[in-house]
Amino acid sequence: MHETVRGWIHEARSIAVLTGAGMSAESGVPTFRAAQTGLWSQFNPQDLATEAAFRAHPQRVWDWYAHRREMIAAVQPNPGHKALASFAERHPGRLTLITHNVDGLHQRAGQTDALALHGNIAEDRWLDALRSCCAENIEAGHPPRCSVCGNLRRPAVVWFGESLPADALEAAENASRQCELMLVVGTSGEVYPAAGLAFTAHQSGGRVVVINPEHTPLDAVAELCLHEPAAVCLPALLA
Ligand code: BV8
Repeated sequence: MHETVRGWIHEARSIAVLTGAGMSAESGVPTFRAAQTGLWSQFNPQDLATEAAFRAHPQRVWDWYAHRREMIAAVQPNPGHKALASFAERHPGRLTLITHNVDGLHQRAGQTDALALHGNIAEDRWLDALRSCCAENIEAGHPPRCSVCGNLRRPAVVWFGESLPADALEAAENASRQCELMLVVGTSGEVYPAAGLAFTAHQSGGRVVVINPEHTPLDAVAELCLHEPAAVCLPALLA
């Protein structure tokens, strides 16, 4: 099956790659749906990753992100991240990387123009964006806040119920419509509108290949499913 997909990659002038949390599994970052451990095992990530949860329990949500940031800071991009970045560098303009992931590992592997649909966990922004709070007034805390008006800092990620960054989503939709081949890697295909991009590629005539040890709803539009880990499969396909 690798040879078939290698042939499709070789022929394709435009390739879109849609990655999810499984892409970072072999770096040691637990996937979103894997059971949370320790203190966090009592919470469902989907309930914590919302503005309502943050406004109701700012310290709990802030500390959950601090815990995840510590985990992510301690890991490295894996051979799958590196294979994608290296291919994109060797073939400028042929591969568009679209990711659900907020861990920044694609970017750390050298993928310069990754479309990070859900933001970046390493960055913060003001909770009430309309206020003109200044960075020098940030007072340390869990979460930090503005010493003048009390506005809170929040992780610069897209929470459930929040819109995705319009420019990144539009670029991702265009790439999904135009691609001849889409590799869908390490996503359960449950989070929208990101997961819908696989259907967009299929409906626009693109070939879809799913790379995931498990079955997902996206298999329905896949011409081939490679039930392998991303860090093993991608280097074999892209080298
Ligand atoms: C929005 C940042 C609307 C935060 C995240 C239909 C259309 C539009 C919206 C919806 C819709 N239906 C429902 C919705 C609402 C909702 C949604 O999708 N809910 C789902 C749960 C039903 N969507 C939203 O709220 C989105 N916003 O729609 O706004 C709107 C419109 C107008 C005005 C206002 C609002 C926003 C969604 C973004 C949420 N934020 N992340 C944070 O991280 O803290 S999403 C979060 O979950 C992660 O970032 C990740 O993206 C996602 C988890 O999904 P996966 O990446 O797939 O990871 P998962 O763990 O699920 O699966 C891992 C897979 O890897 C598995 O399949 C596993 O088998 C595989 N795997 C494991 N190991 C490996 C592997 N694969 C390969 N190799 C391995 N080694």
